[in-house]
Amino acid sequence: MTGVRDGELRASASSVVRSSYLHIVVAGAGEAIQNAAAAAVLDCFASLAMTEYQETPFMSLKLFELVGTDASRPFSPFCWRTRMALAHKGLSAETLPWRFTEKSAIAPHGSEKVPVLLHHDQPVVVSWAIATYLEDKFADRPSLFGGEGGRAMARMLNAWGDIAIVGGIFPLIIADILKNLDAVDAAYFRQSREARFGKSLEEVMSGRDAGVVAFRKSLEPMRQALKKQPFIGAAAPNYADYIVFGGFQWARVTSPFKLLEADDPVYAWREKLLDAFDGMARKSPGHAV
Ligand SMILES: N[C@@H](CCC(=O)N[C@@H](CS)C(=O)NCC(=O)O)C(=O)O
Repeated sequence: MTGVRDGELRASASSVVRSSYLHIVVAGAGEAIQNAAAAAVLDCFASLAMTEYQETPFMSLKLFELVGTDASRPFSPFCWRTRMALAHKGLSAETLPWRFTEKSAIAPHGSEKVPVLLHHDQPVVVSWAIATYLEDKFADRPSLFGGEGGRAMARMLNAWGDIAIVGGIFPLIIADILKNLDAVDAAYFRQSREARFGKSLEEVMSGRDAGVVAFRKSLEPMRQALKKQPFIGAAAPNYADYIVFGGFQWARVTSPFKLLEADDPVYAWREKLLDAFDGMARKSPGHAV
């Protein structure tokens, strides 16, 4: 636990004591006993904290995340946006591994797609809506947007991330994604995506050696910014970075294909995000790209 978090915890422990039955018992006993009671509550919280990002037992967050044959290998670009956003806020969520054909598991939460976040069992769906929900609900924690201007610009980047990053990467890795899926999901993925592209997944991916050159070129606006500042969000990453990073992490998890050259500033930026939050994304299984 960091000092700040420890301080926050101590403050909330004190407030629990002040407002509880325990307070009635110890009220007449003086400040030393009240402090001891607060420390006992704090110890109780601390023993429940399982990781750096684990929070108090009052919090209940669950995240449906897309996986394939390996349940410990989440790969959706949109779920990765949410994973990074949760870590940025210092929140942990229980992972609920979800596969393409398990529609009935998320249908009751009003969605056919993931991510689906449950907060105290209330669903929040679509990665952008989840980010804004976390920003507003946990407003006292590190900001995902850095104010309303940042939120507005991130909205545009969200669309750029969907179209230029996810859309740009998809034809480069599409047939590799299949190798991560079991037979039922692979059949669903092939049928639904071949209908979307109007050709076989292998045909879509056959032009990837030329396609990756065009993709790298499309990153030039981001590359120019990264020559002047370490992150899209400025000195430290924020949700704008996570939007774009989600796409790269999706590719890293599902495909050995090298999207970036090692001397590209975008490559160096991706390395830093792989290392963020104690290497959370790098520790997640993936290919050495
Ligand atoms: N705009 C949505 C997109 C979510 C999305 O497309 N999720 C994919 C996984 S990467 C999904 O659940 N697809 C289900 C399917 O294709 O049936 C968001 O940002 O959350």
